[in-house]
Amino acid sequence: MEWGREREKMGESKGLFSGPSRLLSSSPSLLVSFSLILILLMALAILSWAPRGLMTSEDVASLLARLEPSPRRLCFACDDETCRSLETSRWVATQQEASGLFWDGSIDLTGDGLPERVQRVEEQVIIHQDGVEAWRSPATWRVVDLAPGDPNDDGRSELLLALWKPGLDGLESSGSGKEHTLRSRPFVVGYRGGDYRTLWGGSAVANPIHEVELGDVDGDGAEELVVLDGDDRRQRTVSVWRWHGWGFSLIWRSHPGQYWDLKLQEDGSISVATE
Ligand SMILES: [Ca+2]
Ligand SMILES: [Ca+2]
Ligand SMILES: [Ca+2]
Repeated sequence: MEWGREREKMGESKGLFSGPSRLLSSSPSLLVSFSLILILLMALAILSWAPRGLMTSEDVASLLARLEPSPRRLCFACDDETCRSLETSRWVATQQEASGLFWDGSIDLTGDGLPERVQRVEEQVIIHQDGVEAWRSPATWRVVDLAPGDPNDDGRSELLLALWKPGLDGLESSGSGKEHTLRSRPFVVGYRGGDYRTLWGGSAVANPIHEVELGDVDGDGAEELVVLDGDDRRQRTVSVWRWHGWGFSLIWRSHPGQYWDLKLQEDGSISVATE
């Protein structure tokens, strides 16, 4: 009975032994002694390799991933008048996708049904047509992001560029120094009349544009321009703009936050990483 109690104690404390001790309680005494020795030998063997074998490197990585706070993402769903924030969801490491910044893609810019390859190499955009470079953004442009799509709602595809470039706008006079200052602007580049060219050049914006996306966020069939902008890194905003014929008008702007990595989901909702 003493052995039995000891075994019960061991079973309670180690857990591993609970199965064998239940079996032993109904066995003859000789078999009990033999089994107990066998169990003790097994326990010693387990303890001798347990520190190395209990956790694989994958287990450790998985545990660390759960312990380390991963960046959250905010999601916004829009109708034709405004956008609303959806429930905050955790960014799960296994669901990581490519960055919201554009680096490489294909879209038919010429309208012949064959896609052109578009690349952003550092801060320049290069369009390849039939494997040959057909256009490259001017060296004076610093392109920080671009979105392929139909920003001007004319049924043709173009590129919406977020870029920094010098130059005066509208009634600005030379001599102010502004003509040499890099300022953030949205531009639309497309293919018309046999050439790639700037179809629309937006004025300099007060809050620098960091990321852009094009997509139908309200389900009306026309693409909206979604912008991540802000001078202060901790006070960026997400905004939605609609083409009105000669430019974009603001539909909605989020509260400021420490946002980055702007993406559009397949269902048209807007997703952005946040602290
Ligand atoms: Ca084409
Ligand atoms: Ca278009
Ligand atoms: Ca739309």
